[in-house]
Amino acid sequence: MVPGGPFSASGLRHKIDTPLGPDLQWAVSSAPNTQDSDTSGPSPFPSVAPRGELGLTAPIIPSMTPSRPLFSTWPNTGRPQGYFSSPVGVEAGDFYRENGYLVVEDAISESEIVALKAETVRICRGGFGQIKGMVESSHEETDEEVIRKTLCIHFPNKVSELMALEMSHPSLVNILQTVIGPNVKCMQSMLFIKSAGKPGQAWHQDEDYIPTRDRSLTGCWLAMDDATIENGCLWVIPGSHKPGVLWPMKFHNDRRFDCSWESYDYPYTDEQALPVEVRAGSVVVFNGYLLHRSLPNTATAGFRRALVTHYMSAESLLPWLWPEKPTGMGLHDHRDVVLVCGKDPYAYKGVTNVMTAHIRPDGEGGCYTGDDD
Ligand SMILES: O=C(O)CCC(=O)C(=O)O
Ligand SMILES: [Fe+2]
Repeated sequence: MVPGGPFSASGLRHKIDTPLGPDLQWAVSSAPNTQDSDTSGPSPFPSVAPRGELGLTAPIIPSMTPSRPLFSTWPNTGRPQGYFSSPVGVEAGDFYRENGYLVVEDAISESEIVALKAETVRICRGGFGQIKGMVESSHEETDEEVIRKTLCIHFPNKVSELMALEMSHPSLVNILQTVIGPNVKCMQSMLFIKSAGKPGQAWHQDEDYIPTRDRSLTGCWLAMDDATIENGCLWVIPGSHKPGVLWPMKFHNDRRFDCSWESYDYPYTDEQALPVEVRAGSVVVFNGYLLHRSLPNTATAGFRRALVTHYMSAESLLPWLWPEKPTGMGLHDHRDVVLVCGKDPYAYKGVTNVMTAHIRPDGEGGCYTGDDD
């Protein structure tokens, strides 16, 4: 892949060889970083796939008029507060600024979900080469047996053009323009598979890991399966982004969670936390200062798959990872980024291609604490 991912050359109209065929394409935001990008254009995915193909059991219920709630935490009157339909408007932006998160239902189509699930199998079967940390599989194993070994793949966009293409999905771009602004860049993606029995991730703020300078970090958590309390959906503490403080973090020994550290000493309790149950195809969008977590997948079978992509305003430098060459910290700017809309004021620096796909440790066999010599 070219430095900066598949979108760094100008004016590309991508052809991607997905399990649905080699000719899927859409006009993506691949304009040179100095020009306005174009996120319109045909979807690369066929528009309809029978719901049965997805292995989804719940019937499609119109969002506004369910006779009973689809999820135990939803009100009888319809979907919860903070859930919107695409394209989003001013009201969604207001909710996000106040609460630090929002949900957009039907952000991606069922056929896109089918394609993403098939691509997940292809990645785990080594179709794009061996990924660092991935447990090898044999041909005798079923797709389910193969994918359930892996909790999460970081940077799937570095091996899969389909995953890279999702970073600039028109539904996501519409939301990002509302919650961030006209100029948005993407620096990271993660593909959670989280099969039954896999752990969650303890309370944390994403800016602990990916520091922007203007607090614009925004996660788009795209549900590939219905996400429920039982299978380990996201939980958020509404409004916890507001102080703009990064709370302390520590290693934990809680086997419900993976090896990522946990935040503590923040002025909130678990009683203030909300589970964000969503249907497949919805996206949970959340601010990088919002405290969030997920619990283990306690279902007896199945997966809680989600593709997560992280964004920030293109105006902010990104002091992420140690600089290769000594530089003033004020000038440090990680440039393995993809512009998804608008203009990049730092386009003159060019882009790099330094991040690589790898597997997140899930804590099986213990976590590295940094204590041993
Ligand atoms: O999905 C999860 O289990 C955790 C996701 C998360 O923390 C994130 O996407 O930032
Ligand atoms: Fe997170």
